[in-house]
Amino acid sequence: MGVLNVTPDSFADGGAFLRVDDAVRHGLGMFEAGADIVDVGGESTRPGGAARVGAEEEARRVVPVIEALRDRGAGLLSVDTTKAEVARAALDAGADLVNDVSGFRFDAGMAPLVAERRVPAVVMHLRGDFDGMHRQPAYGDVMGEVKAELEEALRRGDAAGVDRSRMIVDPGLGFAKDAGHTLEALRRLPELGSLGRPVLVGPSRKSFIGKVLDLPAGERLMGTAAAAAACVFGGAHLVRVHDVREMVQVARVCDAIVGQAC
Ligand code: PMM
Repeated sequence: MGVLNVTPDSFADGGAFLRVDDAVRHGLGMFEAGADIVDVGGESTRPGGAARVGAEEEARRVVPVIEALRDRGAGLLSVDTTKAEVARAALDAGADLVNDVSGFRFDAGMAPLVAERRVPAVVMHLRGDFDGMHRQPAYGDVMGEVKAELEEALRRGDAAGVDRSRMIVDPGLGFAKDAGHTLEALRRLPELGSLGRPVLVGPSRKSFIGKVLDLPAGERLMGTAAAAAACVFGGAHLVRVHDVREMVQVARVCDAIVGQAC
């Protein structure tokens, strides 16, 4: 899954693809580089209090990009949003799935919308809200708690009528987790297998890599490669990354090692 942030302030690529034609070119380039899905987002979740945007502004950012990508024959498109109103507009514009980092928690309208449209949805683990989640996260047993809270997200989907077969789980690396929690979640990734759903993981350029290597976001390519390999070996079905061409190579070699078709 390639990341396409149409935001002025995302931590790794903020401001790079604000113009629709730049965003579309980058999105198509990621498909050419081997992405199976491109994830279009209009609101940054950056640590340290990224500016919150309203649904109207968020939809104004993502809808023209999704429409243009769809017109240009793009592959699968997902919309990275926690707001049902934005997801609805994106699905109307041609998006194929929803990536809700709140796991159907921030907007009570999201799970019913996903059920009604019969689209796949990623439910990610995130404790607290965007503003509070980077303050002092506390866990007794990181993966045990992430798994239990992802099961709750799946139940929110069940309750709204979302078919289990359409839900994908994500441990939410770096969301309400410090570097130690994130590294432990990656180490214990195989435990998510017991949820019985495909697993998506987003390690790309994240701060736990910066913490290990003492490097800024723009210099975390090799660290991301190591983390992406750990994701594949840990059983991830999808890896969400900025550097698609390089990470497709990583995933294909890892798949060949574990004996998956590639
Ligand atoms: N990470 C970011 C944004 N959206 N969605 C999912 N499902 N998983 C993630 O780990 C994730 C996400 C972080 O911000 P970025 O878009 O700048 O990478």
